[in-house]
Amino acid sequence: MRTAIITGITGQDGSFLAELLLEKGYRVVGIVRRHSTPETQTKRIENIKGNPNLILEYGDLLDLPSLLHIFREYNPQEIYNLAAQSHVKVSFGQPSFTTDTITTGTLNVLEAARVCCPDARIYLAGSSEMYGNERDSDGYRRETTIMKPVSPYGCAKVYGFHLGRTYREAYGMFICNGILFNHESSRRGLNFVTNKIVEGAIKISKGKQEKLALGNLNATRDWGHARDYVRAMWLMLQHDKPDDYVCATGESHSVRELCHLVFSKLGLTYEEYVTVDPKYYRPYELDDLKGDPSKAEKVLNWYKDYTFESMIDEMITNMYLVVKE
Ligand code: NAP
Ligand code: F7E
Repeated sequence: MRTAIITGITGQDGSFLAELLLEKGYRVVGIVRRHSTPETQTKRIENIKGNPNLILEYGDLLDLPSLLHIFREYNPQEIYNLAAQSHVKVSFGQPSFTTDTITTGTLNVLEAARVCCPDARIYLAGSSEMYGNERDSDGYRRETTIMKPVSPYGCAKVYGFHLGRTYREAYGMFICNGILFNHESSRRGLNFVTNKIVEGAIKISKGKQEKLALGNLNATRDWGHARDYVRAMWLMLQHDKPDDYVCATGESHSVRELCHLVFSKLGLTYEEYVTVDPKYYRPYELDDLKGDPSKAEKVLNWYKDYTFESMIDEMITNMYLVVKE
C-alpha cells in the first residue's frame, strides 16, 4: 500500500485529493494544524473520516519538528504540500503570516523530506498569481512565461516555486511544481468570489439577503473545477520525470460575466442586486488571467471533466440545499 502525506487536507484541494487517493488505494496521512474549534475544522473531509486508511496527525508547516516526526513515522512515497494562507486579498493584510507559511513552510517540507524520505515524490502548490500581469503576446500564460507577481501571496509562491526547482536540481529529488489557475467547487471558501456570488445570489433569490457587495467586476479569471485539478497533481507525481506544469482551462471570464451567469440561472438580473464596495478592491490587482494547459494535456494526458458552466451549475445546486428557506 502506498502512503501519501497531504498538508492542507482540511482545505478545498486537500479534501478532494484525499478522496482521490483513498479511491486509488493509498494510505493517506493528513496534517492538520491545531484549531480551537476542531469540531468544524474537518467539515470538508467528514465524508471520508471513517475510512480506516485515513490518518490525521497534528502538525504545522511552521513547526519543522512536527513535520520531521510525521515524515519519519509514515515514510511516504508521495507528499502533496497544499497548506498555505491562500487568500490573495488577505495576503496584503497579513503579509508576514502568508509569506511564512508559503516560504518557510515549503522549505520545512522540503528539508523534512530530504532528511526523512528523500525518495518521496513531492508536489508543490504553485499558482497563476506568480505571473502577475505578465503574459505572452497571445494573452496566455504558460510554463515559460515571466513571473512578476503583484501580491505578497504571489511573491511568496514564486519563492516556493524556485525552491522546489532548486532542490530538484541540487539534490536530485522528485519535485513537481503545479502552476494552477483558479479552481473552484462547492467546498470553496465563501470569501472567494465564485462561492460568494453563488451564495449571495441564492440568498437573494430566497429573500434572505437584499444586495451583494463585490469589488472589481472587470477582473477576469480562468476558472476550473478543483476535482479536475487534484487529478493533475496526482498525474504529475506518476510521470517518470519531475517537471512543472500549468493547469488551466484556456478560457477566461470576468467577475461581471460570472454574476450574470449565476443570477440569470436563478431568474434574476444581477444589475439590480450587485453593488461595488471599494473595500473589496486589492491594493494591486491581477487584471486578467488565462492559462495554456497544452503541456499537461500532452505529457500527462490530463483532461477536464467540467466546463465552466457545469461547475457553476453544480455549485448552485449544492448551495441551494445549504441555504435554508
Ligand atoms: P484552502 O482551502 O485555503 O486550504 C488551505 C489549507 O492550508 C487548509 O487546510 C489550512 O488549514 C492549511 N494551512 C494553512 N496554514 C497552515 C499551516 N501553517 N500549517 C498547516 N496547515 C496550514 O486552499 P486550497 O484552495 O485548497 O488551495 C490549496 C493550495 O493550492 C494552496 O497552497 C493554495 O495557495 C494553492 N492554490 C490554490 C488555487 C485555487 O484556485 N484554489 C490555485 C493555485 C494555487 P485550516 O483548515 O486549518 O485553515
Ligand atoms: O478573486 C475579484 C478579485 O479571491 C478573483 C486563490 O485560490 O486563485 C485564487 O485567488 C477575482 C479577483 O481569487 C470580489 O479582485 C471582485 O480579481 O476569488 P478570488 P484570486 O484572488 O484569483 C489563485 C490562482 C490562487 O492561487 C489563490 O490561492 O475576483 N473580486 N469582488 C473579488 N474577490 C473576492 N474574494 N471577493 C470579492 O468580493
